[in-house]
Amino acid sequence: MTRGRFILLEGCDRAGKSTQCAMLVAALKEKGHSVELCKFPDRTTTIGQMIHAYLTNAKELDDRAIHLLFSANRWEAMQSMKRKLKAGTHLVVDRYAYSGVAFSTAKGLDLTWCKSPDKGLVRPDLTFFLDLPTAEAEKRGGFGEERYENRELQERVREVFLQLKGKEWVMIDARETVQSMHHKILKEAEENIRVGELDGRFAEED
Ligand code: 2DT
Ligand code: MG
Repeated sequence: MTRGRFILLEGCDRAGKSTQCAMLVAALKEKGHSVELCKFPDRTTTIGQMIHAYLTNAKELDDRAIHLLFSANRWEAMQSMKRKLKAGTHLVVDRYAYSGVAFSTAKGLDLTWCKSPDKGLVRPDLTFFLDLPTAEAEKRGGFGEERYENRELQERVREVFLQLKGKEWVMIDARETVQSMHHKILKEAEENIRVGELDGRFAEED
């Protein structure tokens, strides 16, 4: 048995990450794969509730303190994520450490400092970046009430994301239709699963 793949979807607000994550999970399930959805921040945990209170402006927190809470929210999920991957379940993940670094750096924190608490987290095998110009994002019903949902910050967040972009990222133009994006994402995901099985890269390991 090969271990499951960690498939990450990142991007700015309104790019359609959650829709695409749900569609990818459903499509892979349909094809007989064992697959689960993870979302960060995970607002269901105790740390997640603190993050939720901050994002909904119910609570004020120092920029560094909230950055560390977002990271801790990933660390607390590690054991369970690793267990699932090892058991052969694919994880489709809606936001991860790139969001952590992009948002905090956009607020003015040092990039290197922002990266350090996430060092050692399990790495994605495949990262999609759903890219949407901020002006387009705004047209999609405007930004909501949560902290960070404003044009100036979103512009800076997108810039940092593009700065963080690695060779292995798959760029998806989020101005395309939902179906067209889904088609591309599913094709790449299936290819990653298939090729990894063939070359033994994902053989069960510790
Ligand atoms: P959602 O709208 O996707 O629930 O995100 N964020 C997210 C951070 O600032 N740091 C992080 O580590 C993560 C995962 C992005 C809520 C907001 O939280 C931001 C938007
Ligand atoms: Mg949001």
